[in-house]
Amino acid sequence: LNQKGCVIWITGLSGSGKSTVACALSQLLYQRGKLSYILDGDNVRHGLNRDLSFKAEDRAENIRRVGEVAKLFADSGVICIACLISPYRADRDSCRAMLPTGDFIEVDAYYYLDSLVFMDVPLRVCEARDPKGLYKLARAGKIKGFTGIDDPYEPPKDCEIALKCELGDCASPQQMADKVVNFL
Ligand code: GGZ
Repeated sequence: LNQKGCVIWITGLSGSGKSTVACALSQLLYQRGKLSYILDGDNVRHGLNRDLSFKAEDRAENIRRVGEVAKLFADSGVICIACLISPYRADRDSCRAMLPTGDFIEVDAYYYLDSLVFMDVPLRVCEARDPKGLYKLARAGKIKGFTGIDDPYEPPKDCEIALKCELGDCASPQQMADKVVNFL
């Protein structure tokens, strides 16, 4: 395998475009002959993490498990793209701490790049998109503890890449994925 494993962690609100950028990124990497695997919070919650709710401690456990699995993928040489809301700074920090510290550090011939990508998309944009109608349900009080509505989201202060997007001013998923590849 002509590549080194690493973890790319994408954080952001529901509807900020994490999964879309992850797919575009995976395709770009494939075109360059690189093997990647996407761990998407929404999917993982149907299997491995189906026992977890959206309470703070369950979100922490969700992120911890995905972090551990992502590390296994990186160990095997795969570029693992994890996309989860991961709203709490402390949970993201403990994920980062699972990987060898520092960017581009060589560990037994592998280096891990633990890079945090922040989908810097304001709530009003995510809510206007509302692809699954979840914000509408949250506003109506039919979903409790929805991130951004009645549950917190702590934006990162230490991300390697921020992908900004505003109403009517948003790069395409491919352009965003390009930015990540350039960074890599
Ligand atoms: C946030 C929720 C909630 C609540 C269901 N809060 O945009 P989606 O719909 O398809 O993806 C979201 C997904 C969030 O799962 P994560 O594992 O990424 O969350 S976390 O990192 O915080 O553990 C959303 C849907 O589940 N969803 N209820 N209350 N998002």
